[in-house]
Amino acid sequence: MSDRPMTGSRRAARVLLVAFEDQDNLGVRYLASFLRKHGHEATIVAFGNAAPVIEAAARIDPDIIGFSLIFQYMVPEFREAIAELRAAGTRAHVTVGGHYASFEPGALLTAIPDLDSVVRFEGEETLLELAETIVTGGDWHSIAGLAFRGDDGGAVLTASRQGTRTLDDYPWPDRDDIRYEEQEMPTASILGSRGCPWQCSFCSIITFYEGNGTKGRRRRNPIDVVDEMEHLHRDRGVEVLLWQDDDFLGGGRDAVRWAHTVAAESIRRGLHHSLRWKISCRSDEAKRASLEPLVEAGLTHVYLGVESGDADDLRDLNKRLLPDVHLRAGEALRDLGLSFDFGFMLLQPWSTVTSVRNNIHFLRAFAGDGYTGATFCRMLPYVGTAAEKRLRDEGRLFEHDLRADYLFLDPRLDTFYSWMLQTFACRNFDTGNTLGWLCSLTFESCIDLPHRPASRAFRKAVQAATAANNRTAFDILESGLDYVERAVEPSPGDDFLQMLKAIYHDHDSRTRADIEALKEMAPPASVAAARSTDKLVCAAV
Ligand code: B12
Ligand code: SF4
Repeated sequence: MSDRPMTGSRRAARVLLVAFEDQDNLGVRYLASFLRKHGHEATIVAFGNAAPVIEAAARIDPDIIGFSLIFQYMVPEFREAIAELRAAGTRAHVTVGGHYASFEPGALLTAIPDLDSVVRFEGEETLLELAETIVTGGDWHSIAGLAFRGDDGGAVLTASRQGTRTLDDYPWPDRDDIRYEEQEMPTASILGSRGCPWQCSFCSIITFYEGNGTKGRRRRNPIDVVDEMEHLHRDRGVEVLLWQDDDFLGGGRDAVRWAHTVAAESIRRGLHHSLRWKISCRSDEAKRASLEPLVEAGLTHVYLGVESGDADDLRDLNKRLLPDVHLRAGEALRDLGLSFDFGFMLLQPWSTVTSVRNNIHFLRAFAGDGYTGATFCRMLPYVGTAAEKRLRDEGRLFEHDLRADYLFLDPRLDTFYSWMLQTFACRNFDTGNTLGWLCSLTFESCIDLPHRPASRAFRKAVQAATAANNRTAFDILESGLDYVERAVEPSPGDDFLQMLKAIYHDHDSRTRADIEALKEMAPPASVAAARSTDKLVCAAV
C-alpha cells in the first residue's frame, strides 16, 4: 500500500484512520498521505458504526488506530466503537485527534477509558513520530503534541509542537479510495490554506492553529494548488470543488491576489470550462472586484459568514463589521448571479429581545426575496473560543453530556428558544430538513455546466418556493417573539405559541410538496451530489 517501502530493519507502521466522512475528510486524508510519504501504510474507514472498523482492524492488524474527532457530539459514538474494538481483541494503540480532541484531551481521556493517547492540533508530524516510535517498541510518552493518562488518572500534556509549517511540504491528500466516478456530480474537497486572520469570538479556528505556534492564514503555493485542481478534474473526473478554507479571501490584498492567481492559472489551463467552485468568506470580502475573476474561473456558490444582523450582536461576536456590509455583500452576489447560503445566529449568549427583533428584520431584508434559504440558530459555546471563556468568566457556563451550554440573560429568550427549536426542527435542524432541500435546490438552479446548462424557469420556481417559506418563517418568529415579550411568565407550551407552531408545520408541508415538484423539474444528474450543500448550512456554529 505504501508508495515507498521502508529501508533498513524498521518495518512500515500500519495505521488505520477512522473518520466521519460526509464530504472528503481532508484531516485524515492529509494524515494518510503524510504517513505514506514516509513509507508507512495507512487505511481510511468512514465512521458510521463499529462494525467496519472492527472488520478493518482484524484484516490489517494495525499498530495504531486513529479516530478523527472534529465534532464534539460524536464522543459517545466513538466511545462505544472503541470499547467494541477492545472487546473484539484489538491491542493496537488507540488515539484520537481533531478539533474537540485538541482542546479537551482531559475530558476525552476520562470519557473514553480505552483510549491510549490524544494527538493535539495539526497531527501530521505527531502521528508520524507516534507511528515510528510504536513500531520500534520505543517510549512514546515524550513525543510533542500528545496527551495521555498519567499515573494519577489525570491528563498529562507533552510539549506543544511549535514553528511555522509550510503547507507545501505536505503531499496532496490521499484520495485513492474515493470513487468520484460513481457520484452523480463528482465533488471533491480541497484546501488552499489553513487558518484565519480574524478573531470572531464564537470560532475556534484561531486558537486551534495557534496550538501549533502558527498565526493567521497559511496559504499554499497557488501553482501547486492549481496542479491539484487539474489532477482532480482531468484524472479523477471531478466537476465541483468544495474549498474547505475557512475564509478563502481572508488576509487582505495579498489574499485576494493569491485567489486571483489561482483563478488566472486555472483559466490559463482551461479548467474554467467544466470545473465549478464553492468557497466560504466574510461579507466584507464578498466584493464584486474580488469575486469577478473567481466567477470567470468557475466560482458558482459562496457560503457567507453573516452570523448576525444586529450591530450589538456583531460587536459581541467580534465580527468587526456592521449589518449594512452584509446587505451589500448580498447585492454583489446577486449581481454576479452566484448562489449563496449563510451562517446566522439569531440568538447568542448576550442577546436581548431587541437584538432578536433586529435580526428578524435583517433577515427579511437579506433573504425575504427567497434568493437564498434563510437559516437561523443559536450560538453554541465551543471549546477554544473567546465566547466560551467569557461565559465561563461570567459563571454562566454549565455542562451536560460533554457539551457546554448556557441560559440567556433574559429568561423570556429561553422560552423563545425552546419554542423555536420545536417549531423549526423540521425546517432547520432535523436530518433531511426543509431548509437543506431549499438550499440544495438553490445551488442546483444556479450551477451551469457544459452538459447541464442552468434553467431560468427552474431558478425562478426555486426562488418563489424559498421566498414563501422564508417569509412564513419570519412572520412566525416575529409573532412568537411579540408573545414572549408581552406575556407574564411565558412557556413554550402556551396555546398561542403552539398555534404558531401548527401554522408553521402546515406551511412546511406545503413547502415539502413544492420541493417534490421542484426535484422533478431539476435538470438530471445532479440532485444527489448537490445534497452535500445541506450540511453547509450554519457550518460555523
Ligand atoms: C468541512 C467541514 C465540515 C463538513 C464535514 C466534512 C466531512 N469531513 O465530512 C460539513 C459541512 C459536513 C461540516 C458540518 C459541521 N461542522 Co464543520 N467544518 C468543516 C471545516 C470547514 C473543514 C474541515 C477540514 O477539512 N479541515 C482541514 C483538515 C486538514 O484539518 P482537520 O480536519 O482539523 O484535521 C487536522 C487535525 O485536526 C488533526 N486531526 C484530525 N483528525 C485526526 C485524527 C487523528 C488520528 C490524528 C492523529 C490527528 C487528527 O490532524 C489533521 C491534519 O493536520 C472545519 C473547519 C476547519 N478549518 O477544520 C469545520 C468545523 C470542523 N465544523 C464545525 C462544526 C461546528 C460543524 C457543525 C456542527 C455545524 C452545524 N452547526 O451544523 C456541522 C456538524 C456536522 C454533522 N455531522 O452534523 C467546527 C467544529 C468546532 C468544534 N469544536 O466542534 C469547525 C472547526 C468550524 C468552526 N469554525 O468552528 N463541517
Ligand atoms: S468565523 Fe470565519 S472569519 Fe471568523 S475567525 Fe472563524 S474562520 Fe475566521
